[in-house]
Amino acid sequence: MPASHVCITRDGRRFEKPSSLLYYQDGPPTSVDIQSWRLRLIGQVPRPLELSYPQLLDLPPVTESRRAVCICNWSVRHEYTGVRLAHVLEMAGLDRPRADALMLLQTSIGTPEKGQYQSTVPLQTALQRNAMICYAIDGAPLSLERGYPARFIDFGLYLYKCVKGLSSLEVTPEYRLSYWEERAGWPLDGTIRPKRYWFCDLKERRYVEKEGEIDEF
Ligand SMILES: Nc1nc2c(c(=O)[nH]1)N[C@H]1C(S)=C(S)[C@@H](COP(=O)(O)O)O[C@H]1N2
Ligand SMILES: [Mo]
Repeated sequence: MPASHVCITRDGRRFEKPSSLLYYQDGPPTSVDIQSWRLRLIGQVPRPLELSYPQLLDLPPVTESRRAVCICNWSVRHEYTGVRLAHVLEMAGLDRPRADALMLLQTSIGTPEKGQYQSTVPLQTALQRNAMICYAIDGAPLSLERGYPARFIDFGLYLYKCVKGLSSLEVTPEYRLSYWEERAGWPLDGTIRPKRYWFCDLKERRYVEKEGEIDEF
């Protein structure tokens, strides 16, 4: 298993980040049949949705430079392209006051050997923080290791709360513990904490004083 992964930014800077395989509990699927793959938005929504990959790519895109953080104290800034969570919820007919009281259960495609990975996050904070369903990083489609075809990211939460290789998003009233929360005791509320982090892209350690999304550098 490679310990790190070389990234090249759109402006040609190179840096290394920890390998995704170190943190892929279910394992990246060996392949994804993109013709039959669907992102399903189900549960407590008026109009459940099934989006094919071309349909997902056809929705109004957003591209944003934002910072993601692993609970193992490293962080990386990338340019993430995807669709706003708010947009797909709106398509499914879920209005904001109702959404604010509900949760989002994300489930991965997974592998036959290791099963699926899940995480539940509150919709209210995810929407406040402009969470996205991301399908490209630094202008390139996601690799299998990084979550192809699509991954959910709430940038105010540690990445263990954000599922790669998505198969479904379920709107539910239930705030439920998942794999790492149960096994390792990681908090159910995975809000990023003030702490010293290793910033892969900056190649330095820095102390972060504010809780939630890191936006000061
Ligand atoms: N399906 C799935 N998604 C997942 C995980 C996982 O094990 N399975 N691990 C999470 C954790 S702990 C991290 S740090 C990030 C790693 O994302 P990266 O590939 O962009 O580094 O994926 C997150 N999403
Ligand atoms: Mo992580």
